[in-house]
Amino acid sequence: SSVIFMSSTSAAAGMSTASFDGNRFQLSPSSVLKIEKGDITQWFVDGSSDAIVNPANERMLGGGGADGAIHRAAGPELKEACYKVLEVRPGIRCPTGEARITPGFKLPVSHVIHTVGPIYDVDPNPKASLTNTYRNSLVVAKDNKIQYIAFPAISCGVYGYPYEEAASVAISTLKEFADGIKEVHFVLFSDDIYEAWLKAAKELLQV
Ligand code: AR6
Repeated sequence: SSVIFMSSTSAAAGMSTASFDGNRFQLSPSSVLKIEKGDITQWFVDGSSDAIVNPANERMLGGGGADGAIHRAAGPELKEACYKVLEVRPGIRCPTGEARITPGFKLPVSHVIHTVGPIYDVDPNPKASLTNTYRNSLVVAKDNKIQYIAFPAISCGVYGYPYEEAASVAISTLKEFADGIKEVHFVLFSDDIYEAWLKAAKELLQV
């Protein structure tokens, strides 16, 4: 069974989607955090001011994991758009910790924000790099008038970041920098990561 995401927009429009309330927290007076389980390629809110974050690699031309799924769902135009992103060094379009934006093409969201998390066993300061991915993704989102953004558990797959530590870094960074974005969602693939994220949110956000 697949999770059906429900947005305030579709609710207001009276669309007959099943309700998925998620787990809601407040990041700041005007910014909500929702933690959900599901497939990030299916997530959207309004198709015009929404973005999913792609946990990419520095070449930014696709790969496995969520990156592969996002490219398959977006269609080949996404890779063409990625090719056009300027290289900062030969072959490197997005250095670790930075973020870039493209359209979403066949995805239901308007935009994809590509960011590159640290390879846990290689990066000299994985915590700082992971913090940068969240922070810079939010900067790019705000620059592009994105109001709704969904993150996966960046670096917690192929890149090997321990997910309990990653959860604290993710939530505390969002708490600091998400103001100005209406809704920040986490769309998480596995039960253990979902539970770790809920635990971190309860510890860091509930009074
Ligand atoms: N929706 C939500 N989460 C997903 C999905 C999905 N469709 N698919 C996987 N995940 P990973 P990384 C989860 O490996 O660790 C790629 O090859 C997954 O279970 O996608 O940052 C890139 O090209 C895990 O919890 O990203 C890079 O080379 C989380 O998303 C490298 O992997 C992140 O896992 C990046 O590695």
